[in-house]
Amino acid sequence: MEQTFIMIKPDGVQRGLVGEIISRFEKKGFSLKGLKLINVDRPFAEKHYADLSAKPFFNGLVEYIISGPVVAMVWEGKNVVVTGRKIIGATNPAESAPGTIRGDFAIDIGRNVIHGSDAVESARKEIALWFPEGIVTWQSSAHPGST
Ligand code: 3AN
Repeated sequence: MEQTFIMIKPDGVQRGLVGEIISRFEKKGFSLKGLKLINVDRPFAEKHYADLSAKPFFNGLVEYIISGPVVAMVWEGKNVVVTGRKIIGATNPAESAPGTIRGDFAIDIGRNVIHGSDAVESARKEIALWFPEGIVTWQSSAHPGST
């Protein structure tokens, strides 16, 4: 079953959006497979965003991610990578549709509340980076994504 990595960024945590965001993924029908509230350090944030290291906003992005605790999650279900990105909305909140998380809760691309893996392969890498300890297994009967 497909999995994706979702992170609620420090602004989302500080603004009290954790419950709302988890609720949207749960109500859609996806299964929560991993969840933790953590502070990440600079080397870890730089590793997570390594693909963006040449971008002019890279340093600001890293500063933002290490500015407070983040909620790291693994969600599972059919097409969860692409559908998760739809639930999240476009990167720039000025372009994200109402009804999406960024469309409803963000106005600034540099404070856009949430991260979601952009492909199955990047999800695999990000889950390995953020959850080296592994994630839980569900009994299939208790697993909404399994039917
Ligand atoms: P997404 O998070 O939608 O996959 P990416 O991977 O292009 O988008 O960008 C990663 C993060 O970098 C974004 N979530 C956003 O916080 C930040 N970012 C992207 N573009 C800009 C920009 N032009 N200015 C400031 N921050 C940006």
